[in-house]
Amino acid sequence: MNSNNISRRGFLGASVAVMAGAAGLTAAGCSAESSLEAAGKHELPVDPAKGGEWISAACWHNCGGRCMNKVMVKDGAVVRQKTDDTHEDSIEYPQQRGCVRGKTQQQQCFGADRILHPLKRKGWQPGGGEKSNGQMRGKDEWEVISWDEAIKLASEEIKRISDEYGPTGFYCKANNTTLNVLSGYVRGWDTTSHGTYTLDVTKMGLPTTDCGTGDADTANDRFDLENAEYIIMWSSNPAWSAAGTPINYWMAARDKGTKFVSIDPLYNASAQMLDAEWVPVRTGTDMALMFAIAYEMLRLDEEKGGIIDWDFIHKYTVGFDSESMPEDKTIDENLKDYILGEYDGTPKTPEWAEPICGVKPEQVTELAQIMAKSNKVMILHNYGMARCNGAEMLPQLLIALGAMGGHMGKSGHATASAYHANAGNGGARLISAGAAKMPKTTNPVTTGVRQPQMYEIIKNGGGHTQDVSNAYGSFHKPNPTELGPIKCIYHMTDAVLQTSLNQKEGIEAHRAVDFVLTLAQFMTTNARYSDIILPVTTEWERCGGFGDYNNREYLPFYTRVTQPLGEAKTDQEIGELLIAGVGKDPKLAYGKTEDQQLYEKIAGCKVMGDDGKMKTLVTLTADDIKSLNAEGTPQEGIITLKELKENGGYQFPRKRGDKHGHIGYQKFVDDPEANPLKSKSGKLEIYCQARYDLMASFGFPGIEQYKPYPTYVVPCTGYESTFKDGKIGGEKGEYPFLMFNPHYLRRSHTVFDNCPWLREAWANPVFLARSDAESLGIKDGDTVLLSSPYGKGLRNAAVMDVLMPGMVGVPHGAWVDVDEETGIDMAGSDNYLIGSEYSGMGVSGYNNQICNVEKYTGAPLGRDCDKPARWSAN
Ligand SMILES: Nc1nc2c(c(=O)[nH]1)N[C@H]1C(S)=C(S)[C@@H](COP(=O)(O)OP(=O)(O)OC[C@H]3O[C@@H](n4cnc5c(=O)[nH]c(N)nc54)[C@H](O)[C@@H]3O)O[C@H]1N2
Ligand SMILES: Nc1nc2c(c(=O)[nH]1)N[C@H]1C(S)=C(S)[C@@H](COP(=O)(O)OP(=O)(O)OC[C@H]3O[C@@H](n4cnc5c(=O)[nH]c(N)nc54)[C@H](O)[C@@H]3O)O[C@H]1N2
Ligand code: SF4
Ligand SMILES: [Mo]
Repeated sequence: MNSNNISRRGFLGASVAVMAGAAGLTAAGCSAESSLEAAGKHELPVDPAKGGEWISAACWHNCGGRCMNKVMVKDGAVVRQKTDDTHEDSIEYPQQRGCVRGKTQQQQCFGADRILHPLKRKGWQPGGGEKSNGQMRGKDEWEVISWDEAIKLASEEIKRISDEYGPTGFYCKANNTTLNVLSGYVRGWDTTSHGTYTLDVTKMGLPTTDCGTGDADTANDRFDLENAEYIIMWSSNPAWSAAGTPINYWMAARDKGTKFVSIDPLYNASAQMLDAEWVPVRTGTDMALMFAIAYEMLRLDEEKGGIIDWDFIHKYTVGFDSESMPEDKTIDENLKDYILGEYDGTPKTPEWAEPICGVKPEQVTELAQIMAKSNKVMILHNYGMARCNGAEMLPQLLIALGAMGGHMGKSGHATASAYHANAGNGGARLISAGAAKMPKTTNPVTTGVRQPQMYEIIKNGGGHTQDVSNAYGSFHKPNPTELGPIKCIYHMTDAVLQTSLNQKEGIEAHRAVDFVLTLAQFMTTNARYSDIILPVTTEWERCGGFGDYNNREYLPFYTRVTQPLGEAKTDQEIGELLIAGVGKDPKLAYGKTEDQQLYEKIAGCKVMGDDGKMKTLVTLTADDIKSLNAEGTPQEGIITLKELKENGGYQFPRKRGDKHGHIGYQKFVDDPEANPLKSKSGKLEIYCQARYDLMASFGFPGIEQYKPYPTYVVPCTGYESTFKDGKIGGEKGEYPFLMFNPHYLRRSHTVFDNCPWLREAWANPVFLARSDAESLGIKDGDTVLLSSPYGKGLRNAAVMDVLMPGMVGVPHGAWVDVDEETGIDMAGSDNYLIGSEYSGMGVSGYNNQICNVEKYTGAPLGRDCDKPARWSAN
C-alpha cells in the first residue's frame, strides 16, 4: 500500500494498481528476482540439460483458493517454480493458476527460520507449579534437545497431568487424535469463518452455515453468473479471499454485461476489478441498511407496484407478514410490521438507517429498485458482516430481502454465500478424493468452551462454563459445567493464540499452566509461548496428498518435494512417539502407514459420470500400488497414476450448457411440498422460533434484546460504542474509530507471515481513510499507535481514498510481537486489540471493534521486511 515501486497516478488509479497487484496480477517489490521471475512464467520449458524434475507440490493452507503449484527440483533444491500449464486457459476450462503465496511455499519449506530440531525452553522443568517457571514463556531462551529427551519429557509430563487432573486437565483447539488417546482434552469453540451463520441456520431452512454442496448449495453454478443483471457483493472480496480461479468467473460475467454493486466499508480489490458501484457501509451495521432497503421496497411497491414478489414470500417463507406466521410462533409480531414501525413507533426508513450505517438515502432507494422482482439479481455474500457483534439475526434478514425480490431458485437469481474456492460456483462436487480408513478415537471430554472464555478459565484454575457446543456448528441446549484446572495446552494444526480474540489474556493463560507443547514448523505465536517445540514437517516433506478444499471442479494432488529437513517428523510420527511414551499402543490412533493412507485416498477418488453417478477416477496397477509402498487391489479408472501425478491432480472439463449446472433452491422452488427445507415449517423461516429458542437457552448477555425475527439490536461493542454515552450523534468517546480485520494477501491467516518475499510485497499497514488521516496529521507511511480498551499496537499508515471515513482496517493474522517494556505490540496483531466481549449467541465480533488512532511520537516502526526473523535455524 505504501510501496515505492508504484508511482502515484491520481488517487484511484494508484489504488487500483496496488489492489490489482494485491490480487496477484503483479508481484511488485519482491526481492528474489530469479525465483519469482521463474515462478511467474508458467510457460517455462523444462530444461533437460539442467536435469530438473517438475513435481506437483502442495499449497496446503486455509487460504480460500486451491491451485496448482509445480516446482522443479534439482539436486534436492527447488530451482524453479510454476503453476498450471497442463492445458490452454479458457473460461470454460481455466488453468488453476496460483498466487504469489503459492510461489512462496519454497520459503516455507526451506526457510532459514524453519524449526529443525526439538527445542526446550531453558527455564522450564517438568513437575508443575514453580518448576514450570511460566512467567518466562515468550521471554526465555531455547535449547536444542534430542528427540529421545523431548519425547520423554513431554510424555512423562502429559502422563503426570493426566493422572493428577484427568482429561479435563488438557486444552487443545484442533481436533486431535493423538490427544484423544493420550488423555482427552477440553475444546474451545468459536464462530470463526461464518460468524453468526455458525449458529444452526438449518433451523431457518438454510444448509449448514449457508454453505451447502450439491442440491443443498444455495449459490448457482458459475456459468449462471452472467445471467444476472446485477450481482450484489455483500461483504465480499473474492480477489483476496478466494484467490485462484473464482474472480475470473466473476470477471467473465462482467464482460457479458452483468453489473456489480459492492456493499463494503472498503472499495476492495474485487469491486475495483469488477467496476462495481460502491455502497460504503460501516461494519456491523448492515442490518440497519437491510431494514432500510426493505422499507424502500415496501414503499415503492405500495406507490408503483412491481417491486415485491408477494407470491414468492407467501409460498416459500414464514414470518414476513401477519398472513404468513409459523404455527410455532410465541409472539404475534412479523418483520413487515416491525419495518413499518408498528411495534416501536419507528419506521425503518433510509433516514433512520443513515446515522447508523452511513449509507446515503439515495443509495438505499437505488438498491431497493435494483432488488425489485423485475430484475435478475444475485445477492452473493461472504461472512465479514456476519463476524460482527450484534449480527445474530442477519441471516434471517438477508434471506428476507432476497425473498422480497423472489431472488432464488431461478437462473440469474440467487441469495447465497460465495465463499472460498467455490465463490460463485455452486453445485455438486464433480470430483472428490477418497479417505483413508483410520481407527476411530473418541475424546472422553465433550465440553466445548466458548474460545475467548477459555483463557479466563485457564487463568483462574478452572471455572463455570455454559457448554453449548462440542464442535464447530453443532450447538445444543446448554449443559452447565464446572471445569477443574487446565494444566496443559497442546497445539498442533491451529494458531489459536494468534487467531483467537482476547490474545493478551491468552498469553497470560499460557503463562499460567504447567506445560505447553507445540508441534510447529516455525516459531509461531503458539510455539513462542511454549515449553517444548517438536519440529514438524511441511507437506513438501511428506508422501503426498490432496488439496481437497471444496473446489467442485478441481482436485489438486501433490507429492514429496524433499526428504524431511533437519530432524523434522510428521504429525503422525510424533503422535506415535508420544503415545508409546505414555505406555500405550500407537495403533490405537494410527493403524497404518502414511503411504498406505495416501494410496487409499487415491484409490477412493471419484469423478462425476455422464449418468450423474460418481465413478472411480484413477486406474491403479499392481506395480502402481507397489510404487506407493502400499497394499491393495488393482482398479480401473479413467486416468493413470502417472497422469494424476504429472497433471497435479484432476480438473473436471466444464462446458457452458453441460449437465453439471446448478441453480440454488431450484428443487424447493419448483415443488416446495415435495422438497421441503430442513426448517420446522419446511420453508425459509424469517421468523424462526427454533433458532431463537436455542439461542435464548444459552443465556448469554444481551439476549433479552433479541426476538425470533430480525430487529435492530445495539451490539455489545460496535459503532454505537464509539460515542461517549453510546448514542449515535453525541460526543465521540475515547475510541472513536470502528476497526475491522480484512483477510490479507500476505498471509493465509497467520501462515506465511514469516516469509521474507511476502513481507516485502505486502507491507501489512493499517488502512486509514484520507480525511481521518488528515485531521489527525497522519501522512502515508507514518507510524501510528492503535489503541483499544484491550491493547496497543504500532503500524505504518496506508492512507486510502477507498476506505469509508471512521473505519480502520487492521489486517488479520500478523504474528504478535509484544515489547515487554511498553506492552505495545510491534506487529499489528488484530487479536491483541480485541477482548472477549460477546452477546446473543457468542459471535466473535472481529469486524466491529472500537479503537483509537494517533500519530506515534516514538521511534518510527520501520518495515516488517527489514526486521530479523523470529528464529533462525542456525
Ligand atoms: N481478529 C480476527 N481473528 C480471526 C479472524 C478475523 O478475521 N479476525 N478470522 C478467523 C477465521 S475466519 C479463521 S478460519 C481462523 C483461523 O485460525 P487458525 O486455523 O488458528 O489459523 P491458521 O493460521 O490457518 O493456523 C494453522 C496453523 O497450523 C500450522 N500448520 C500448518 N501445517 C501444519 C501441519 O502439517 N502440522 C502442524 N502440526 N501444524 C501445521 C501453521 O503453521 C499454523 O500455525 O482465524 C480466525 N480469527
Ligand atoms: N489472502 C487470504 N485469503 C483468505 C484468508 C486469509 O487469511 N488470507 N482466509 C480464508 C478464510 S478461512 C476465510 S473465512 C475467508 C474470509 O473471506 P472474507 O469474509 O471474504 O474476508 P474478509 O476480508 O474478512 O471480508 C471480505 C470483505 O468484507 C468486508 N467487510 C468486513 N466487515 C464487514 C461488514 O460488517 N459489512 C460489510 N458490508 N462488509 C464487511 C471487508 O471490508 C472485506 O472487503 O478468506 C479466506 N481467504
Ligand atoms: S490461492 Fe491459496 S492455494 Fe492458490 S496459490 Fe495462493 S496460497 Fe496457494
Ligand atoms: Mo475462516
